Amino acid sequence: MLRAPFRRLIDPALPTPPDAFRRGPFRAGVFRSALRSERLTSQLGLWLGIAFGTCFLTGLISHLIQHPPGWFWWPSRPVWLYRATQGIHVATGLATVPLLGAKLWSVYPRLFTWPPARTVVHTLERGSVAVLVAAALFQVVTGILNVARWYTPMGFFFTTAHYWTAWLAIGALLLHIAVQLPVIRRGLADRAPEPATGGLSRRGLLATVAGSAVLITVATAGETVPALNAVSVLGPRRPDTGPQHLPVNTSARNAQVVAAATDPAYRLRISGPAGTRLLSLADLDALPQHTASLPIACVEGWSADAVWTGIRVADLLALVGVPDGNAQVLVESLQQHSRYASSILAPPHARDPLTLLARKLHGQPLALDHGYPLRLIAPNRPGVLQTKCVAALTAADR
Ligand SMILES: Nc1nc2c(c(=O)[nH]1)N[C@H]1C(S)=C(S)[C@@H](COP(=O)(O)O)O[C@H]1N2
Ligand SMILES: [Mo]
Repeated sequence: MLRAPFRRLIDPALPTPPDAFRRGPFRAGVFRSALRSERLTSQLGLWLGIAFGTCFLTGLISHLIQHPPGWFWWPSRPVWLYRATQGIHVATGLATVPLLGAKLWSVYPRLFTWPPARTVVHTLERGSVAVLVAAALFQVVTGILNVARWYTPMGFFFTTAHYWTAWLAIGALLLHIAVQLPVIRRGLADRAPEPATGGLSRRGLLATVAGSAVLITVATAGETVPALNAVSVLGPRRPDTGPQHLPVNTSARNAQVVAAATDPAYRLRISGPAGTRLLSLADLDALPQHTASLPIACVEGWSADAVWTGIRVADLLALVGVPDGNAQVLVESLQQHSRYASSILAPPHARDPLTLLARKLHGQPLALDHGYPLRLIAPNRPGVLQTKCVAALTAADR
């Protein structure tokens, strides 16, 4: 422990405001619920920490796949891995709604302790809690808006804001845990019998919060888990609705690709070390066709299995001098001016025999809205990278 004089030097006490200001919620004994305790707060905090940590890590994975730094490597198998990590990201994010609500309820009287600021360090610590609360609420609200596909209230680009605020939240959370560790330890170790309050008990409250978290998860997980479809009352997406029993994210009309996609002069352009080839739809249909069952797993939290038939990307790359599909490939859409108009296929995905430029969905010609005449479908990859209406494949020099 620091010696008192030294402590006063680095962390001077702040003056206490006059008692006349001690009004409203600042009065002593205003908050009387016997339910609030270090034990309750610590238990809620532990669950919240687990949910938040899981949400952060799965979100980080999603971000790294979409904006891969040089060191990052993501496999193409198992085919369902991204579907699972993104499903968990959205589910744990939604589960924080009741957890965060209960946690904030259990500590909000501390906003009104007297004096409001004791020392400089105490004030900074209070400030970091304010940052944590604000960042956590921002993440939950923007995440829900994104799942609901309601971008209008967000005057910023969701992905960037959600990503950087996550770092802010996790930093403030780690600081908060470090500062509160003694209290957390004490709270979690507390086994004393509870005073009978007559009302809701601590266990009752915890059960209610856990029940709400489970309910929210079950009511939305149907976007991803087919068995929960029927009870997915809060999920904005039904994974089985849409043309060819598959949801559509951007329609061909909204993407302004109808004319280009239906143009009889359409040619797929493939470029590699051996030059450039232009292939007509007839050329493409004359190549060996393969069928793969692969999900579309959207970052928004919905996902759906589908059966795709088309040409292996590795076979197409072989035509322009790339052996075994071993290349980094730029996939460009007929669509212009969109964040989704192109994507990069890393070598593990480019060479995977399940990676196709699909001509068919569930055995029928691909609908315009699903990316006619040709759409990329690769295993273990976010939906936003499954480029529709492909115009060109370009293998990068390696
Ligand atoms: N050209 C293009 N490709 C695209 C998109 C797009 O807007 N334009 N949306 C992407 C997103 S976000 C998803 S989830 C999937 C959805 O595919 P689907 O509409 O066939 O279900 O397509 C991806 N490919
Ligand atoms: Mo998506």
